Order: sequence, then structure tokens, then C-alpha cells
Amino acid sequence: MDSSPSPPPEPPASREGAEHADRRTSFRARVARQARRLPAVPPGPWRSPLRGPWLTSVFGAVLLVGLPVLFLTGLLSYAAYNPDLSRINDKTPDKGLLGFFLFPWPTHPYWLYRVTQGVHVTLGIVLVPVLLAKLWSVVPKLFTLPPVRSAAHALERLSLLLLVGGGLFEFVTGILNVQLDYVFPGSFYPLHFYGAWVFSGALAAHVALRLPRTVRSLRGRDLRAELRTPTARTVPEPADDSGLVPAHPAPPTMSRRGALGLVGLGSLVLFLVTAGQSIGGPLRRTALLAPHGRNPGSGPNGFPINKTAALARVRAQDVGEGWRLVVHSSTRGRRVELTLDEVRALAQHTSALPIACVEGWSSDDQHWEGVRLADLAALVGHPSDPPGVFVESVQLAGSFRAVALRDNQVRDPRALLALRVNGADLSPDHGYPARVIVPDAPGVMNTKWVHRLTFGATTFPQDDA
Ligand SMILES: Nc1nc2c(c(=O)[nH]1)N[C@H]1C(S)=C(S)[C@@H](COP(=O)(O)O)O[C@H]1N2
Ligand SMILES: [Mo]
Repeated sequence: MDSSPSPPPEPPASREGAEHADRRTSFRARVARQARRLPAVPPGPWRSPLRGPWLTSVFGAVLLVGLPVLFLTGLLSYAAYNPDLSRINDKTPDKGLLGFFLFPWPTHPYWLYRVTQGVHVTLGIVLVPVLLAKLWSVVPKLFTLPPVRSAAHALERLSLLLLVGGGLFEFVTGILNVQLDYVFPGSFYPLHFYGAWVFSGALAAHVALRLPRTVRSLRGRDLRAELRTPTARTVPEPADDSGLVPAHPAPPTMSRRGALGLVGLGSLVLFLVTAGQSIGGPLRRTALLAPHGRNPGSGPNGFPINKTAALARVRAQDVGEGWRLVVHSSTRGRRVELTLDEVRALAQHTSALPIACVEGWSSDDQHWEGVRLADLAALVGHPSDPPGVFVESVQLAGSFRAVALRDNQVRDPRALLALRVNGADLSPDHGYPARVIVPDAPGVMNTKWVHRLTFGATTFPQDDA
């Protein structure tokens, strides 16, 4: 290696001057200058010349916008389950004070949950490359030695552990749940919910500590100039105390433009192969990553199916000739039992509503036809202002076989016990002979293979206290 030291360049007079100097200085001269300024340390494993506070701050700024949206849409998804209504709906019974934000989920606009949960899942997937890039950019800090230097340092390390661990945990549990279809049946909700609070707490602390520095780093370099800088002119960021800029940088194999482009392209590709499952229409075919959304078949029942009748172990004899709808009022003490023909003889109404699953996929609006929940309430003594209803399916086991609906959901004239969809009987997989469909409710509230409705109850009538 040629090691004749070149004289250090003139100190630049202004920031613009510094940038010009940056661009003129050759990589080797820059490395030599940096090496002289820093204490002699062995090269170490983290030598990418791209690492530095600016690059980290760019990824950080994207996450700073995206993560709060993920957190808020996630909390909305919890509220949409109406967990305060019934322990049957409540997937996080030990949440205590963390349930402070819950509110009765509205039925207007009917597409709200479709949008909030579509955003939650799509954004979560799209942010994965940014999260990984951010972790890559700070990886030297994650492995500093000695691991703990003082009490304050220990606290900082602990908060980093919660931040990095919490972030990875949230992304991994969320994606596994979407991709593998309820891998943690009941337990996903508490895991993801408590994880979100831990992660968001650590994130808030991290942002409070780092925001000023992030803003300074972002101001210190011009993004547009960076996007014009090719690999050949890519030099390390100025050495500082951030611990990110390598003391002994390796020659660049990629520009910052290239790194940002790679991450952006990764996110774009993930967006393109995911978003179709929530946007629907012809774009549904593009949702290559969507477990349910992509190929829903054709015909009136050609929209995505979450659990088939076989998977839910629905027995043929329970949805055949012998099927009866039991409608009951726990407060009026009235009970009627109807055959399918008798349900068909009640006033039939239509409403156009989507199925919007917590997993992020949703169907386009389907044309449902059936009996209003409010009319069924009237049948058992609630002619006006009906209470909520407890809905049970013929399914013998599984966490989605029963659900409690609120009074606002029962009272909405678009809320139906549907018998038909798009002009045909429900298919066995979509809940034949009867299913609930409620505007703006998460998919899970739209119980299929319904056989009993208990107005005024919020749990199984037998074990009502
Ligand atoms: N009885 C019963 N109803 C159910 C389910 C179930 O597993 N069992 N799955 C729910 C979930 S999670 C969703 S997203 C919707 C999906 O309805 P679809 O399969 O007709 O699209 O049904 C809901 N109704
Ligand atoms: Mo669902």
C-alpha cells in the first residue's frame, strides 16, 4: 500500500464548502485523514463506509413516521374486537390499565376496519426492509465491548435491548400470524399486544433521546446530493462520537444512493405483492404473498375464505335438514326456534359489505341478503332499541365459534343474519345456512354456520352467572 501521507485539506469555511471538499476528496485521502484523527483500534468486523449517523437517521426518520401508524392502527384493531363487552371477545383479559383506550367500535363508515387493518398489515410488511436496514446500520453499536460500562450505560443497553428485541418480536409475530394463519391461536393477541406496549415505550424513550441528533444528522447532508453520488465518489461520513462511522472503512461497494434504492425497492416489491389482498379488485391477483387473498375462485361465493367448513370441523348433520335457528332473549325470557324455510319467510333485506380480516386481507363489497339482526331481536320481545346479541355457531370448538356483538351493531339496519350472497345461497365454506355480517366489524365477528342468537347476553347462556 502506498502510504505517503498527503497534506490534510484546508479546513472548509462553510457547510457547503465542506460538501464540496467531501466530493473532491478521494476515498483514500479521506480514510487516511480519518485514521489519523481516531485512536488506533483494530479494523473490526464493521467496516462499511456507508455506516454513519446520516444513513441511520434516514432509516430512522422513515420508521419514525411508520411505527406510530402501526401502533395506532394496531390499537384500533383491538378496540374493533369490543373486548370490554365480553370475555369471549377479549383476547387479552389481563390487559388492565392498558385497555384504557377502548371504545365502542362504530358501524360507520362500513369500510373503516378494512382500511385501518389493511394499512396495519401492509405497512408492517413494507417496513421490514427499512427495519432491517436500520438494524444493519447500527449493528456496531449492538455489539460494543465491554457490554456494560456504568449504571447509566446499563440502562441505555437495556432500553436498546427492549427496542431491538421488541421491534423484531412485533414484526416476527405479526408476519407469522398473517402468513401461517393463526400459528399462535389465542395467544397471538396478548403476545402482539403486550409486545407493542413494550416496544412503543422503548421507542418513545429512544426518540426522546435521539431526535435532536437525528435532526442534526439529516440537516448535515443533502439528500438530493446524496442521490446523485455514485459508488466511486462515496466516502465515509465525517468521524464523530456516534460510534457508527467505521475507524477503518473498507472501500465502498455501493453508494448511499444504492443502499437507499435497494431498501426502497425491497419495500416497493413487498408492497406490490401484498397490498392487492386489501385493495381487492383486479389487484387481488398481484397479492403473491397473501395467504388467503389471491385466488378466491369464481361465482357468487368467489371471495376469500378464512376457515373452510372442513377446517372448522363443521359436521354435515348440524347444517343439513335438521338445522334450526334458535333466537332467544335473556332479558325478555322469550325463545323461538325456526327452520331454514321459516327464516327465509321473514322479511329479507340486502346490504353491500366486505369481509375484512385481522390478517389484513379483505374482500370487496359483497351483496348479502338475509334477515336484519334488529328484526330477529323484535321477534323475541325487543321491538325497538334492541340490546347486543351473543352469536353461536354449530362449530363445536375453536376460538371463533362465538362472539358478542354490541347494541350499535345489532341496531344498524345493514347488520344481517345472511342466508344468501351475490344472488346465491351461502356456500358451505362461507357459512351455510346462515352467517352474521355486520358493517365495519373485523372478519372474526361475522360468525359463520350460526345456530343460536341470544339477545341481551354477552356469553354462553348455560354458564351465565
Ligand atoms: N364459526 C366460525 N365463524 C367464523 C370463523 C370461524 O373460524 N368459525 N372465522 C372468522 C374469520 S377470522 C373471518 S376473517 C371470517 C371470514 O369469512 P369468510 O371465510 O366467509 O370470508 O369468518 C369469521 N367467521
Ligand atoms: Mo379473520
